Amino acid sequence: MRTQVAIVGGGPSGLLLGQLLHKAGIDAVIVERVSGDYVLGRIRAGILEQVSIDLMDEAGVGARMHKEGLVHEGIEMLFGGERHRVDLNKLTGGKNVMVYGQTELTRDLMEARSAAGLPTVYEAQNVRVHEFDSTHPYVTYEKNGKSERIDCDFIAGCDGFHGVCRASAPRSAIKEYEKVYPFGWLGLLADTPPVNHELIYVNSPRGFALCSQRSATRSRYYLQVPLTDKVEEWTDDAFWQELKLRLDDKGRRDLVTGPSIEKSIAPLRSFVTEPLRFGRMFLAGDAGHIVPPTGAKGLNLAATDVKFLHDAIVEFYKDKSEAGIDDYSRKCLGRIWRAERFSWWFTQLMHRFPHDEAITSKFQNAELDYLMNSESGLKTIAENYVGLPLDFGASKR
Ligand code: FAS
Ligand code: PHB
Repeated sequence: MRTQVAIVGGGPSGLLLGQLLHKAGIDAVIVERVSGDYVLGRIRAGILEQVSIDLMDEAGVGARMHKEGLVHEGIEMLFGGERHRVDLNKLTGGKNVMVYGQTELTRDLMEARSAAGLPTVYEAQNVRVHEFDSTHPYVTYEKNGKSERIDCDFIAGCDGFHGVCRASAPRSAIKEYEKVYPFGWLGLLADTPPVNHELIYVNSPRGFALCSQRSATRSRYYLQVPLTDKVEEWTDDAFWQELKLRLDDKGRRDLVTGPSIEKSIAPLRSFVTEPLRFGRMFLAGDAGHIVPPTGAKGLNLAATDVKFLHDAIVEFYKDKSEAGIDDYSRKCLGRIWRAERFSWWFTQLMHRFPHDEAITSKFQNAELDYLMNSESGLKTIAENYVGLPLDFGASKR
């Protein structure tokens, strides 16, 4: 088989790239290791920045998102038993975020790809990438016991943190930066009305908690838990009891509990690969970087990588220019490191670290108290949370 772009990985990055390239008349094949149902079964992100919303519209798959997505103009911070609202809309001159689950975004992209009859190979085994340091790279895989080969001009490594593409880059050409956090997030999804109309980020003496949602009838909650915890050790009742202990009186009164429809523990890490380009192979999304989910950046960073990669590939074919692909890594990494910094900072501020001295939580509460009472403090949280403009900092270069 021959195509212009071989996309390894059929998660949100791969699907969004495939859809944008299709709209630009560029052929791409997606090779995905698991089934489509398995991809849809992963419960992950929930918050879209305006840049991601715009990209879904540009890809022509934004209709259901606008119909079912919930526009949120603020978030709440709960610490010291008190809530403080961060008015995202006012502090950023009208910007908001949208609650729309990654599962739904992935479903919209999958359905659009299938409706357009675009080639996606699911349950591809032993995927390998070859000769990406040449102008004739190719991808091989096995399907139904047969070896297959896709010759292409470019390979898009959209295969996530555990994928094959980053792992195939020459060690001498890659630098990886990593910080692993000493705790995880226990997430629970339930068909219960959210405890609050906006998200609540909680810094409590018992640890971090987050009250999020997927719709007016479906809630998503997270508890910071030790890395040694196993999800099967957490009954629904134990989860709800612990969440109540971390909430305020109003939260305890308003919380509607119910049976979980999904429960999982995710580890937290900050991770960045430099560079993101290896000849004709490009890393996008979690294949190139991971953020702790505190800042709701993971999916949104993946979307902007995809935008920059799409723009670069279109420029290559339409304008016969390699300027975009040569600048891809630099453009992405500027944005990635700003989001990594915000996610790390917000994680440090809201979580209890093992062996923290008592004074550390006093520092955290003092910093939160300052931020909530300072116009510039509130603004710094708001402008990072809604997502910095794509050209942020460009004028100063
Ligand atoms: P993904 O990992 O989603 O997709 C990569 C795809 O590549 C997968 O389908 C995988 O099966 C496939 N693949 C892997 N190896 C392959 C191979 N060798 N060959 C072919 N295919 C291969 N972000 C937020 O913003 N908020 C959150 O709350 C949040 N929670 C998260 C919870 C968890 C447990 C995880 C792991 C991530 C979370 N994230 C969150 C981040 C997440 O949303 C990612 O940013 C998002 O999935 C990135 O999408 P992709 O880059 O497509 O990577
Ligand atoms: C979610 O709804 O899954 C979510 C929301 C905000 C975050 C992380 C996760 O910071």
